[in-house]
Amino acid sequence: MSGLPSSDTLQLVILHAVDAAPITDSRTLSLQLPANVEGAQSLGAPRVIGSGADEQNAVKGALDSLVAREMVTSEQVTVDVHGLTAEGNAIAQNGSHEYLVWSALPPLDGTPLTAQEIQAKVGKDVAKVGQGNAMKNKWVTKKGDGFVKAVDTVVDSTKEALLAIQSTGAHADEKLLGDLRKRKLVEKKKSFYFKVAKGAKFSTTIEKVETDLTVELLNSGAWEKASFKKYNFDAEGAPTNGGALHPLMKVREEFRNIFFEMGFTEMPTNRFVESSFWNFDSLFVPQQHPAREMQDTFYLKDPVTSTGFPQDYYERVKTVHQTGGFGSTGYIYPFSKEETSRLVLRTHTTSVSSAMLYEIANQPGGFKPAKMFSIDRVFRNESVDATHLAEFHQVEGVVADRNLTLADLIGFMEVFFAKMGVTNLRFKPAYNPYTEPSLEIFSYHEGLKKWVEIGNSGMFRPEMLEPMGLPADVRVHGWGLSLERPTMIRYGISNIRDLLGHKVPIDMTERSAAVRF
Ligand code: FB9
Repeated sequence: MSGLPSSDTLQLVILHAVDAAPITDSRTLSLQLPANVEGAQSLGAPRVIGSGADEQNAVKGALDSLVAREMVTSEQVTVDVHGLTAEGNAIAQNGSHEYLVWSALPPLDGTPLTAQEIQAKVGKDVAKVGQGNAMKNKWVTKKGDGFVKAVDTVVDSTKEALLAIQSTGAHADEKLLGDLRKRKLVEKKKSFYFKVAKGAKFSTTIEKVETDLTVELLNSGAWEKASFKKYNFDAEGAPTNGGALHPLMKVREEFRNIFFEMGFTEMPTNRFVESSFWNFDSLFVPQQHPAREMQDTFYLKDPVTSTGFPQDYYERVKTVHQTGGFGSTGYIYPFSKEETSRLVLRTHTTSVSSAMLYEIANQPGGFKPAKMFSIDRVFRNESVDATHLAEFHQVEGVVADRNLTLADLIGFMEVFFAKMGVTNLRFKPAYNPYTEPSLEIFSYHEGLKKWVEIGNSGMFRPEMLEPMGLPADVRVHGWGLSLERPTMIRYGISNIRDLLGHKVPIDMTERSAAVRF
């Protein structure tokens, strides 16, 4: 931008130029002003402003305010121009590869130069391209096992053409331009300039306009004669781009509102790392269960283990796994303390539900009915595909009370999903190690014209609940779904990478619509 006049001075330059004749191409605008005009000195020797983007942007800025005052009218013209690439610049400076090879060779009757000698003289890249072109142009010829000049003088048309393009940005010979583009010596780019003519309120002097009705103008009465800058009601307001909730967080808020209005309390889910005890064993998931395989669960390398669980409760969990109880046979296998102590990235928030149910069972005054929910990240070492990443947000609800039945669970699901606007549910028997019976929940999605699995649920097993110390007649509903699926459906997103991950453009979040279930 160095060397460009101020916008005020550029406005005067344009007005004086238009006063002489309409401007047909602002790229040829001459930066000069009559000596008696303010700013003329700052311009220095007259020179053409040129086609550079910076220069023409400066013209645009000056024109915007002259047009706003109706002093001129302007029209922007966009054209394709050619610019030299770095290699093109080098040739424009030093000559084309073929010219450099030719000039490095001896005359026809001289001692020929071998290809290696040519490379040594002009460099590998220049020799590689130049030799071929010089031969093609019949500038050089083979002699013995080397090369000599075939002609005494040549015209480096490539260099000439590049110099012409450098100064004008164009060349009459489209084919030549095409070749030079192919040789990556020039590149086509967009350029723009302006046509300018006198406007309704044209003048060569710019009357100072007031932009604000100030106290001084009022007190001095000068406001009566002053001319005020017109309000540009089309002006874009200053972008007020504040923070924005990611669509997932918007849907999370909707779920939280549903849970709170149904009297649920939110469980603390700020611990992504859990011991296998809470994530698996307390849920009566056997230690050989495939879900605990490396390919399903992220195990920690450092620290590897922790024994952050009550020892007496541990003994009871160990017993129910090994020999059962509470009417269960158990899994009859040797329960490993080492295995249960292994730290994992939680694979579900049901690990948190388990810890919270244990607290409820052992709170002062004993068990009290509870309704709790969690919505947070869980991690599964699964192969990622269009709808699955190695982590997702699990939405989970548990209801603990005496003598709850499966019908209560089904009824509850109807009420819960209806608040999401999801009705017409179907329940399919399913299996979870920690619930029996278990149900997969389906809903017919009008838009997708198919039954969609919208969640999983079940009655937590006594082998999980009673070792915690929960009274035998206490039953606990549990159900879960993901946050990603309803969010993708609500926003019409089919690939999870368009919702989550580094490829998601930040403004997607800003542009994402509000959600109301
Ligand atoms: O979210 C799921 N589907 C879904 C949910 C809502 C939805 O909204 C539309 C507006 C109507 C659309 C779809 N699913 C659960 C079903 C499937 O997507 C499933 O393929 C993927 N599941 C995840 C696990 O993937 C390995 C979704 C995730 C899931 C599954 C089970 C639970 C939680 C999340 C659970 C549980 C549970 C069970 C019993 C007791 C406690 C917790």
